[in-house]
Amino acid sequence: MSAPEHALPEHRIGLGLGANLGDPPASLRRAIGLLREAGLVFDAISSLYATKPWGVTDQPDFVNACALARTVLEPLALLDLVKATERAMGRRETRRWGPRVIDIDLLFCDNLSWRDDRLTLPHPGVLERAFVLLPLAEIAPDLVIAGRRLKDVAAEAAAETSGVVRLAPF
Ligand code: PH2
Ligand code: MG
Ligand code: MG
Repeated sequence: MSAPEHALPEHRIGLGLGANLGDPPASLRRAIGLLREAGLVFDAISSLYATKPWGVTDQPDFVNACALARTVLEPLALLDLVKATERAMGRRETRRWGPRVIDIDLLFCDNLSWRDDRLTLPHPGVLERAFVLLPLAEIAPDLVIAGRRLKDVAAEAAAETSGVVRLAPF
């Protein structure tokens, strides 16, 4: 049966989650729970990965994961939800790339290219940061971002992914 005409169009989105303060695995699970309560429908959640800090290296190791979900929210409304979820979990503004109790990043929304002062889609780090690439490639190996299939990029990056280790199922 086709969708009723009043139904809002659903978007397929990717999220990257990370934490390196408090209890990171619990924080990642709580973030998913809060987003689910807010209406996101999750189709896949990667394993948890233990990852070496990237960018600012004098901070604790991270736990990272990625998720695929569906939502009727448009990108900026989804960004507002994600930021509100981070704040609800105690996230405070800290230095760029510094330690945090939770970080939730929008990775892509459908095939949309988006660029304004709040949001860039697809997220420019997906192909370059192993802590995003490996979990996302686990759940979406055939997804193409910026013309590249994730499993191919992950295979090529094998030499640079030693700092990203599968830790546990979600
Ligand atoms: N997030 C950052 C900066 N550095 N390093 C790892 N391993 N994982 C992260 O999620 C991460 C990071 C800023 O968002
Ligand atoms: Mg981030
Ligand atoms: Mg962020």
